[in-house]
Amino acid sequence: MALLPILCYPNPKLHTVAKPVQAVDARIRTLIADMLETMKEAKGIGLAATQVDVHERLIVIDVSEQHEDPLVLINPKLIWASPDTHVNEEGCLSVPGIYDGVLRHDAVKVEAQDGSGALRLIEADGLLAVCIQHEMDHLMGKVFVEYLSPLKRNRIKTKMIKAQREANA
Ligand code: K1U
Ligand code: ZN
Repeated sequence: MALLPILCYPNPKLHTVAKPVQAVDARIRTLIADMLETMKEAKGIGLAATQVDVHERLIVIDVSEQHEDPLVLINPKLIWASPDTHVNEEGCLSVPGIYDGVLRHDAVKVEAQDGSGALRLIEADGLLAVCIQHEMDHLMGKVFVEYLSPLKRNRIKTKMIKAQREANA
């Protein structure tokens, strides 16, 4: 297994729209294992392939306390979203140190293949529903800061560019 570098906002690659995974083969199984390890090491509850510069529709999630209940979503398709919505505090491994409120559906139903390629229906609410919506946005090239005001987004962009410049100095 390997730790993968995570793209940081405002890297334009984060706005790439992912293509469907064509086959759940050895390459995808290795990518899943690497993404799970990368997510765990970064103390995240989710990771989209887009964030590790692979532009295919694959997400890993683990919202369990002990990081012992991984969920793999391949080619996820939103089939239902609750009319009820709430603002939830979100973070993102691609925008380290930034947290803000985003309006999300309270519950969602998603159809996706699992790590063995079998089709599953996932019915989610709470943090899992929020995380699925956040990760599916990544696959569409959308980062959560794009829900914020242009003023906040520009401040975050400036802060991230400065932090990356300092880290590379
Ligand atoms: O996509 C990512 O960058 C992962 C992101 C997922 C996420 C967190 C919170 C709300 C929605 C989606 C993270 O895991 S950021 C890490 C983090 O802030 C966090 C970790 C554990 C619980 C809650 C937040
Ligand atoms: Zn994110």
